[in-house]
Parts: sequence; structure tokens; C-alpha cells
Amino acid sequence: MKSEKICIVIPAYNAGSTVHQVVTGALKHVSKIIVADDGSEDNTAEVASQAGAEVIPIDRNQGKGHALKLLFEKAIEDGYEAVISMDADAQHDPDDIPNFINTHEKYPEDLIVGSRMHEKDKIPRGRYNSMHIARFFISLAANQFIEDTQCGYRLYPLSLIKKLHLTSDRYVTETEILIKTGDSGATIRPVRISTIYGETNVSHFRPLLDIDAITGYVISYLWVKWLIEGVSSNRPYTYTPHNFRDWVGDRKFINGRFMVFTWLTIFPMLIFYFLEYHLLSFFIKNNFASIRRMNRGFLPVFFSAYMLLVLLPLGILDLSLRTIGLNVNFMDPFIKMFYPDLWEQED
Ligand SMILES: Nc1nc2c(ncn2[C@@H]2O[C@H](COP(=O)(O)OP(=O)(O)O)[C@@H](O)[C@H]2O)c(=O)[nH]1
Ligand SMILES: [Mg+2]
Repeated sequence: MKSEKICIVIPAYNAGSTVHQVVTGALKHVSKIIVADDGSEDNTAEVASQAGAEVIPIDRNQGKGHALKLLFEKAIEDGYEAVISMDADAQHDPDDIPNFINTHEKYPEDLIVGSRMHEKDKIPRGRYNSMHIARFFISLAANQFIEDTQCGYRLYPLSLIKKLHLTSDRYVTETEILIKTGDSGATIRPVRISTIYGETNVSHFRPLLDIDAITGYVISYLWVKWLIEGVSSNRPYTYTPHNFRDWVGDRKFINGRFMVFTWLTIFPMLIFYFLEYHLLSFFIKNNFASIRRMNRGFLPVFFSAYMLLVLLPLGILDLSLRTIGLNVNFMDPFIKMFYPDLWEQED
């Protein structure tokens, strides 16, 4: 039976060659599909509508995050309980939809995120490594281990979305949603999905700019989160809508400068947090509650953050040695050692 309480939303940009198969595949499982056509220069809108989707046109390209937010608003207006987001480029198999729906029925409050991490060999190596590092820091900010933080195939309960105030755009929004969901105390649950990296999958992801934007957001979020946790007793969840970080996020000019400021100061600040963790705890019981409950102390977090400085030279060394024919791999053991799953022992 097709679900009537859930609709599929697809942010799309220049996806004329793939969106038809995504829409027809998904229509087997739900009756409503909404595509946001984000100023495409090709026939995305026409193809999507012929395949049976409702199309919301956006006149100039404003990125995935903006389109997702519009799609959430539309689904809320139409009275849906939850939406499943899918990529328009056929990297998500529509036959995984029932997994999301079944999990949602068991855990209606939870954010459900597709995970491809069980199929490591199918993910390009560089991509996998950056996904592994990103998930370490995003999991820290979200107070729980998230298997695959970079996957766009997700089920969002709209009751949860209504509680978040989102300030970022493009590829950052999906990271922002994970962090704010987790840091307000909700659960993020993985479902395994098929991993598809085909030759036809042209990415719009700009490695330097988009990774920078995501990293900038995560660092600035942790900077503020730890500032709050350091002086608070028993407070692992720090997100409330329209808090200080959101106030900054709403002001583009200030936000850009704030992110640069947190980037430049994060390493000295880590020393400050480290001292706070050990010294202030005599006066403020269970400060840094989100870190304490992992039972590993502050050192692993401290080292992992500092090791970011070693990653780039190590990556370059790895690549250069392989270019001259030496089959080395320093990166994998390094990443395993410094970016572990700190949450596995949590009860
Ligand atoms: N609305 C909108 N969606 C986008 C844009 N860029 C990417 N997307 C969506 O996000 C999905 C993932 O983007 P993609 O570039 O394939 O990133 P990758 O799969 O991580 O390499 C695409 O399939 C689109 O559905 C954009 O500029 N606007
Ligand atoms: Mg893609």
C-alpha cells in the first residue's frame, strides 16, 4: 500500500537526464512527489512533470538547501506528516523507500538518514575519507554517532523540522539539520541504502568551496556549543531556536566573519576548553556533559581536532608517493586512529 502521510521531495538542478527514472521509481511507493526545479538550464521541469511529479519552479539557482526549505514548507502546507528527500541524479534507489517508511512507523519522531558506509568499496576513496572525518565532527556536534552524515536520502518528520530555525544554504543545510536535531535531544537513526556511484553521476558539489562551507559551519557550531557546555552543569543539548548562533547565522555579513573568527581561534580555544574541562569541573559539576558521557575524557577530541593540521600534508604525501608508483596508504590507518567512533561504549 502506498503511503499517503509521506511525500517525496526532490531538489533538482539540471537533472533532465535522470529525474524521470527517480520520479517513476518513487511513484511505486508513494502517491505524491514534489520536485523543486532550481533554475535549471535544461528540461528538468518538463521531464519531472511528465513523469508525474508536481513541480515548484525557482527562477534562479539558489542551491540545494534553499530548495529543501521550500519543499518542507510546501509539504507542511499540504498537511504531510513526513517527507523523504531524494537526490535528482539517480544515486538513490527508490526501492529503498519502504525501509524508510517502515523505520518511520517504528520511530515516528526520529530523523532517518540513509547510510552507505557499509559499502566502503563502492565509494571513491577520497570521498570516503572526507565523509569519515566529517562524520566525526558532525557527530560531536549532534551528540551521537551518525553513520553517514553526507547522505541526502533521508526521512524528515515535519514536526521535527518545524522546531528548527535554519540559517544556512546550499550543501550546508543538511549538516545544519543533523546538528540541530541531535543537539536538541532528538535521535538520528540510520537505514542502510544501496550505494550508487555511476559514470553518469555528474556532481555539482564543489570540493573546495562546499567542504569549506560545511567545515566552517561545524567548527563555528562546536566553538559556541563548547563555550556553553564549559560553564553549564549537565547540559549536553545546547540548541534552542533563535539562540546566539542562529542570531549570527541570520546575518550573512556577520556570519561570514564569525566563521572566519572561529576558524582562526579554534586551536587556542581547544586549549582553553581542555583546561575548563579539567579545572572548572570542580565548581561546575558535569560540565561538557556531551563529552563526559562518552567516558573517554577530552583528549581524543583534542587530538582529533589538532590532527586536522596533519591531514593535508599527509594526504599530499600519500598521493605523491602513489604517483611515483609506491603503493602506500598512510591515510586509512591515520583516520581510523584519530577519528574513531567515540560513542560505541555509550550506554
Ligand atoms: N535544488 C538544487 N538541488 C541541487 C543543487 N545541487 C545539487 N542538488 C541536488 O542535490 C543532489 C546531490 O548533489 P550532487 O551534486 O549530486 O552531489 P554529490 O552526489 O554529493 O556529488 C542532486 O542530485 C540534486 O538533487 C542545486 O543547486 N539546487
Ligand atoms: Mg550526486
